[in-house]
Amino acid sequence: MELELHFACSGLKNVDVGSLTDSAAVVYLRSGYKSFKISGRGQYKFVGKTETITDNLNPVYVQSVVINYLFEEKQDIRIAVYQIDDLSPQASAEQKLIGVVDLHVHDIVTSPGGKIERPLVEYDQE
Ligand SMILES: [Ca+2]
Repeated sequence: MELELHFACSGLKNVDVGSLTDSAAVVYLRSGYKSFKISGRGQYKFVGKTETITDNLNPVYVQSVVINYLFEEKQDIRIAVYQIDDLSPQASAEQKLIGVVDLHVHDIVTSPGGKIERPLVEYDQE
C-alpha cells in the first residue's frame, strides 16, 4: 500500500548565515525485519525528499514523498531536515543536518487524521 507523506516544520532553528534557514526534508526507511522475528534489521535507505524552501523557519513543503507501506513488517522511518547551502539542482539534499525525527510508519498510519507532530531532535554540527 502506498502512503503519500507531506511535511512541515514550525519554529525551525536558524542555522543559516545572514538569512534564515533554507531547508528540505529527506525521508529514509528501514525495514526488512518481521515483527515476530527480529533479524536482518537493515540500514536506513533514502526514499525521497521535499523541495528546498528558502529563508523560512516554518516551512510547509509542497512536494510529498510516497512510501510503500508494508503492514506485515515493522518499518522505521527517519525524517531528516537539512539546511541546504548549495541550491543547484544537482546538489545533494543531505548537506547540513538540522535534526531528525524517528518514527514507525505504523505510528503515522494509526495517528488521528493521519497527522503526527514530533519535536525535531537537533544535531549540532561544526
Ligand atoms: Ca537562507
